[in-house]
Amino acid sequence: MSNDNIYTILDSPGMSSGVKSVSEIILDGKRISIEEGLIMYEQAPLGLLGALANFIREKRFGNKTFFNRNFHIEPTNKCVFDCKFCSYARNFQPAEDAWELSEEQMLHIVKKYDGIPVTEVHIVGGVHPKMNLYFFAELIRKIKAMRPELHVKAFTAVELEYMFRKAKVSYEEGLKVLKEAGMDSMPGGGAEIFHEDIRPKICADKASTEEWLAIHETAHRLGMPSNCTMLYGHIENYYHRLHHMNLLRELQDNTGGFNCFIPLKFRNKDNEMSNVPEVSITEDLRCYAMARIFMDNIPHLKAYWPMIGRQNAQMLLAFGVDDLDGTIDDTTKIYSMAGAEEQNPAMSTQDIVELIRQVNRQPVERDTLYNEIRDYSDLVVEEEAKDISASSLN
Ligand code: V47
Ligand code: SF4
Repeated sequence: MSNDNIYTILDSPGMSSGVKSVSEIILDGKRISIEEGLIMYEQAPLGLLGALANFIREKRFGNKTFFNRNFHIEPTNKCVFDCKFCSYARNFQPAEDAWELSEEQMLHIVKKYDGIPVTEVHIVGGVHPKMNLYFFAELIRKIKAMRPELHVKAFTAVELEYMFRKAKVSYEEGLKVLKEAGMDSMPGGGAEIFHEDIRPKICADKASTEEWLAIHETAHRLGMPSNCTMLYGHIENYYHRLHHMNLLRELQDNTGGFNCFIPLKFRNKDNEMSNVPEVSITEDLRCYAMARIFMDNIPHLKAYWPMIGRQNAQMLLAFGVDDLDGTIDDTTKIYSMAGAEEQNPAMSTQDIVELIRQVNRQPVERDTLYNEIRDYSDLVVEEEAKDISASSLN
């Protein structure tokens, strides 16, 4: 959408003067404050938020829509913490659906991808006392020995804070051990909502806001990039979301180490917050559009399709999103256990390319650091690209 069309929306009858003046700031390419963000969140019509977010997205990336070919390893779902929103974790009582993979089982997962052109392994799971810093350093070393070019994106700041505390090492020492073993970057999980009115109510016992931010800051200073997330749509309000995004924006001003921001929609199945209703799709669209508008210094905005659903992810491509994460195998359980509609979160390269093309965007395969690997706009996806589908991996 062009500027002209946005001005037509702004000139429509009844548009508030506050929304008009904040929109001018956005159209000028300037940063908006938390207060200005609140005006937009509360008063701007969805169509305007979408148009502004899309304007920014197209100015940066045109029609390009990124995805990567990756797979997950979830070492365990046993967890020492007790996040109220989590449907995934099991405690240490015997349970039929609890798992704990050995090093050999995890290396076997990597082996299954021999000959398949994946570029990233994403390692994330529950927090287990036996799986300590040195266990994981050894695992990463062995993964790299098997497949040196594979990018290892591993461990949320929550997992790392626990690992480092147990090993009695500083964040810097711990991160250096993992970096030396071959860890390349960190995923963005565990951020949830930073505000002190909310965090103790939903995840009291895990890494605090300050610890989460300090671990990412240390990683960035050591040259290790990361992502960041926000769990939205539960007991937080718009102000809490803006406060959260502002802390991430401030850290990014200092380090420049975040590649991408991922709003994660709260799903309410089988957890201690099942009484909290899930928000509507229009709230999802507002949340993503505001993320694109507010986070002016984090380049990419990702819709993690296994959680938000394929069609919603497709729609979000018109509301600021430029990245759809990956083609993923069917071991990703965190969302299907929480009620996400993607019970089988596996998409082949062919599927994801078609999903993007259907809404007239340009599919571009990227690596973890957003180097472009292949442009699929005109290419017919060959058989070779289909082989990532989960069915071929069982
Ligand atoms: O921190 C847990 C979220 C996160 C629920 O960096 C839930 O590329 C919704 O961060 N409803 C872990 N969300 C996953 C994560 C992630 C995922 C994909 C890509 C990347 C990346 C990071 O999952 C947790 C928490 O915020 N989560 N339970 C739930 N019921
Ligand atoms: Fe454990 Fe992570 Fe679940 Fe919290 S969200 S209980 S840290 S697995």
